[in-house]
Amino acid sequence: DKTAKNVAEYHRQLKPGTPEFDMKKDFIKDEITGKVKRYFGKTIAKAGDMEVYRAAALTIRDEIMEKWVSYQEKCERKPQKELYYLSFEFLMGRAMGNNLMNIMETEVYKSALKELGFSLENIEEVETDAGLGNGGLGRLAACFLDSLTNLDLPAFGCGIRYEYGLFKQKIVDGYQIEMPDPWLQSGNVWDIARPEDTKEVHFNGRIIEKWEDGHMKFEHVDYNTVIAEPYDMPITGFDTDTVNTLRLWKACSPEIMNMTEFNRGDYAKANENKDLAEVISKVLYPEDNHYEGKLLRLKQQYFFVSATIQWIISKHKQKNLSMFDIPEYVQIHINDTHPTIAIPELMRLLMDEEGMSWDDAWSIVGRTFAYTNHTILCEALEKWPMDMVDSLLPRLGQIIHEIDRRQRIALNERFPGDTGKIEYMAVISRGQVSMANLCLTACHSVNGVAALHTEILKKETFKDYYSIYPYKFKNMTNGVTFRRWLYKANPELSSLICEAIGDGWVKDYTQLENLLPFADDKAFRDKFAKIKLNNKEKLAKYILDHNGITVDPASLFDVQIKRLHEYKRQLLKAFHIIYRYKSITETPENANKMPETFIFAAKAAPGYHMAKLIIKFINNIAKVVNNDPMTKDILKVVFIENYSVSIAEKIVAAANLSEQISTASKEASGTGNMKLMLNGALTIGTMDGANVEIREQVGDDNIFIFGMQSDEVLGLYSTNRSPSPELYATNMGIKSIVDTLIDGTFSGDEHNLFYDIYRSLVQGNNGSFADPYLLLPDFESYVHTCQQANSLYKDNQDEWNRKAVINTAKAGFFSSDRTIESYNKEIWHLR
Ligand code: B1H
Repeated sequence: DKTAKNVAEYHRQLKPGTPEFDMKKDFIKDEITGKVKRYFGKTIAKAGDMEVYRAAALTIRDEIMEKWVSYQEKCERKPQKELYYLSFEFLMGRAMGNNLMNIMETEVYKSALKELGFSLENIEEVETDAGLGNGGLGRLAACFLDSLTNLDLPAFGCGIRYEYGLFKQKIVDGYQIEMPDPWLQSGNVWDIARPEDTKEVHFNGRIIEKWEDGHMKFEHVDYNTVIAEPYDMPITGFDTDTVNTLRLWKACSPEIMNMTEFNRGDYAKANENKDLAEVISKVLYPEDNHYEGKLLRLKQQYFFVSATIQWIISKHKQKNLSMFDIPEYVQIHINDTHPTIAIPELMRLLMDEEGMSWDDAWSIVGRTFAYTNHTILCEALEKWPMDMVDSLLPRLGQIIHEIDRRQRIALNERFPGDTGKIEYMAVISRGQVSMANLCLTACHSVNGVAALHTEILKKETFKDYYSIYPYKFKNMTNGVTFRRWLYKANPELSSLICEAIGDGWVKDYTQLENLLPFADDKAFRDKFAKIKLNNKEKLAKYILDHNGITVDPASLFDVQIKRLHEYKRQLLKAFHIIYRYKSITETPENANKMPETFIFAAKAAPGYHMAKLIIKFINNIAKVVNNDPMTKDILKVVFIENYSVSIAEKIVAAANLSEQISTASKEASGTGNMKLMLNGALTIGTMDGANVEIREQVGDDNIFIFGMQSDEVLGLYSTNRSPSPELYATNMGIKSIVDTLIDGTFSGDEHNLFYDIYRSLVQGNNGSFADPYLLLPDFESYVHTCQQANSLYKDNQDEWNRKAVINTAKAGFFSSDRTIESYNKEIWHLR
């Protein structure tokens, strides 16, 4: 498309000093000044950062709107297959800087704002993160939208417009305190209401069956209605005119308030129903990797799924296409099992509203849906009580029972008499519906998120389903967008890379490997290291401002940034810090005195007792270690509060060592590992998740691997005997570290503060497997490997830098563009 190309070239030409640049700059200044006056009633001289942020964001939005509208018209003119990515979470972070980068106008906005007396950097800091996700799963969805757009694939993200995102975390006296995240309070510039696409969603009630024209009709009566109102957010891609859409649904009540109650003077009662409807999109459930069978959560699931599927069907109809063509024009991807209810919902709409037979509807559903599994942790596998489904969603209940009945017949033919296996594989068993089994039965594709994870799905978790549908199983190793996680988060490193190999890598990940020869170029390594040091200085300033702790930018920055979860083993890192602390204070003459800054950032689910206790433990260690005269100039422990996308962007650029130390088999993939590697951090990690593939890319010499392997771990569990109580009893080194949990070293006079952690490690809780995440068996190998990393950093920084460059150069495989290319090639077949 010629005009599109010209627009892109025009953007590319906006170089400081050119007349086009100055023209654009003056235009931007006028727009911002005008908007500040029109919307806030102020002159620019009196405006604050918030007002200027809003005016600048609206100016950028105006530019994006042009492209968005043309792209939508183009799609309408020529219908083609589109992707609908259904996800409970979209962890988008900030939009302004990202959009500026994508339309290639960062520089011109920077100068315009400067001339108005503002700094772009400060203005960007005013924006609140869109924190509509818990962790990796939600951030993956955000990276996928970026890559889909970068690759010009037509796609919609579909989810819930939570009024409150993931809670804000404060650390008070070492404890996590949760505060609400009212991210919409100051008004969201980036989304547009689409009231014309409002849908009704029906809950509860009952189904009346009756014969009409020789067919059984199912009529839903006495239901409660909730209104779903869509808000659309434009998703820009780097240097492209494609603008995709993130559609988030807000729940509203059909009635403003109950006037009978109101007139009677009962104002609370008058609003009851309204509140009951609107609570559905109130807040994101804050549990990562954990399933809780709450009725409100099921309501959230059906709410956004039903609205989305209705919308998909009405769009399809507008294109004058036959319902039988749905799979040729629509692919629906379900991000983990959370939106699985979309499967029976599409069945319902095709049969009850479109008059299709079961077999026709089932065939369409089977060719339309694909499913990604993100975890094998049992506590995360979704199973809903069937009576809850039957009463909240009576028609869907009937359909799920029928899917189960038919699948059981098929399973009986395949495994005659093997009732154990059939129960395990059934859609409904023991009064519960297994969302995973429903996906495995209905979808045309099932994928894991890293090679090891997919192997575990095939050999363990879903082995029976793999035996009957081997062709459905695929591996799609996760990735991250290089635009946000390198180009934007690390501008200095990006410029250096562009100087060396050009800027093609920003859109084409395969070019990043051209950097590899520069690992052997001393001058390049030095520049690379200087940039890392600058980034560490910036982070050191952030830490000083926010934690009041002075850290040495020359020390090794060792970071573990991710959700707090026992399987991710932040406690193992804490034990290593204690090990170093004890050796420096107890045997100073032969202790390793390499200066090291240990940086943690992590949120714990509010109801996760152990995780919250581990946060307190780390903060107590920090207090002791940072203030002990023997260690305070060697070891610094920093817990950065309120981990979020925007804070991650500040940390990744400054990391030397990336901690990826989950118990092997537990972390499906991990994506923080990729962001850190991309920014030239070396990984210390277990053979888990995508670490296995990082090692494959960089080779054994450029990564620090330790600990038990996944099959050893699974083998150990199957013996049902934990090695940890004995290790604790017989290994004095390990015992002395574990005992700091109960001997007051880090708890002052609160003697029993950490007893629960101690008990779970050496005794297990109520006879359960002690130390279920196997910290003690991996401890010595971990300490040993940490020491190798320390020695290398201490004795041969130049060699460290060489490995760092290799890590960046070999990160190409972990671009979400590569991931999306393979989803498209193997699953969706768009375009
Ligand atoms: C991942 C979740 C998750 N896996 C349930 N599963 C949730 C499960 O609110 N819930 O109920 C929320 C989140 N999140 C993560 O997905 C994996 O742990 C990571 O290893 C993986 O990298 C990421 C993306 O695939």
